[in-house]
Amino acid sequence: MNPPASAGVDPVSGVFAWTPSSGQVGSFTITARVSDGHVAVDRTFTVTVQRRATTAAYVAPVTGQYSDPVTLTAVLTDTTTLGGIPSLPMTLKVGGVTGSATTGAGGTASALVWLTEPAGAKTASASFAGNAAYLPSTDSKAFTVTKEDAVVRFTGRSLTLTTGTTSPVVLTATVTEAADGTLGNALAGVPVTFRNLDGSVLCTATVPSPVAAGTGTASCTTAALPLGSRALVVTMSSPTYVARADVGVVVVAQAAAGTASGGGRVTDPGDSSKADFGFRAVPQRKGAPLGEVVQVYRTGTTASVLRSATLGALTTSCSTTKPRACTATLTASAMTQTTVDLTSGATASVAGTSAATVWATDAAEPSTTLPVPPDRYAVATTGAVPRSLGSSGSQQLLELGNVRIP
Ligand SMILES: [Ca+2]
Ligand SMILES: [Ca+2]
Repeated sequence: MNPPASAGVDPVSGVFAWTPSSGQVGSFTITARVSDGHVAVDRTFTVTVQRRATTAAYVAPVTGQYSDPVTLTAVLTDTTTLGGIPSLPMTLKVGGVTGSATTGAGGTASALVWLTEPAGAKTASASFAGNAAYLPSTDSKAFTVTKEDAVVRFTGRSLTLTTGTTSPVVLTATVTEAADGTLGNALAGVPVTFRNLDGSVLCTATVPSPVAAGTGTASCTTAALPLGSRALVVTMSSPTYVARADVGVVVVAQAAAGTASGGGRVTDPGDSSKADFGFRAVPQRKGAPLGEVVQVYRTGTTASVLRSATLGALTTSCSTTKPRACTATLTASAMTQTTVDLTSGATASVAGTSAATVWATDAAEPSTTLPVPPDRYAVATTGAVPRSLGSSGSQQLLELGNVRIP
């Protein structure tokens, strides 16, 4: 006999037995000799010791957001015994992002990786490269990288004053990615589009580089816009971020004596939604003032834009004490309604009309000598859209924009 280590013949039963160890993978030629003391007979045979088959299984997850961490998990089992194999290295991947892990008790391996590739369909995989005792194995599953959440906010300019009859308007929007603790790095260059409600483009901007703390401000200048008040829709498109549309209002006005104009954003004291507005009223020698009232209300993921160019009365008055504050009350009727689906940016006209009363206060800022509160605004609408934001005596502070009552 020339048995490999641990192989041998049982002296009682005469059975040849061998359980090869992991170091004994390969071919062994074994010769067995039977002898009665006088004559010996040899039999030679070959034993091939193979590596054990393994089964790698990618377990989870199968989706994650761009820029976010995911813990990839897999299990490595012995194909014959179905038992997990501990202490072996595995490679876990999503697309081109790779993590390494060592299997623990039960054969489970997990690796934390960051989804740094743009959103799209990927392949997640788990593989074991094999070793002296075990054959390699691999497994894969479809994996979807979804876009990271972001927020686009119109940030002005709400009121542009001119002495002429047209003016270009500088439009800005801030784009902020989700503050989930893991910022991506693809916000720079993201295009932001400012559109009229009819879909025509006012201007297109991109988020400039570098982007700090996940927030960037995109800005562009429109062609010369006529005097007036208009709502606009701001959207962004990106292979890595997704954001709802935002709605803002811009006003181009002349700050002549007797006029009142304003544009900006306040918070609805009732439901804390953001409400953008714009108005412009120019008194006429005969009849009602010329101008517009635009009011945006938000409900969930829908914005309702009410607009009228049919004004009623405009009254203005100013305080005699300093800082000098002026207030205006303005009514409008025959307001039409356009809804904006903030998820898609799509607009739709809605039947029915509303009437509005607007109250606004120009706090006469900026003042270099006196502390001046921001301008204030309130509105109440009736008819098709009955809703209010504050009242004459309880106007909301502007978070954005300006009221001008010369
Ligand atoms: Ca996220
Ligand atoms: Ca993130």
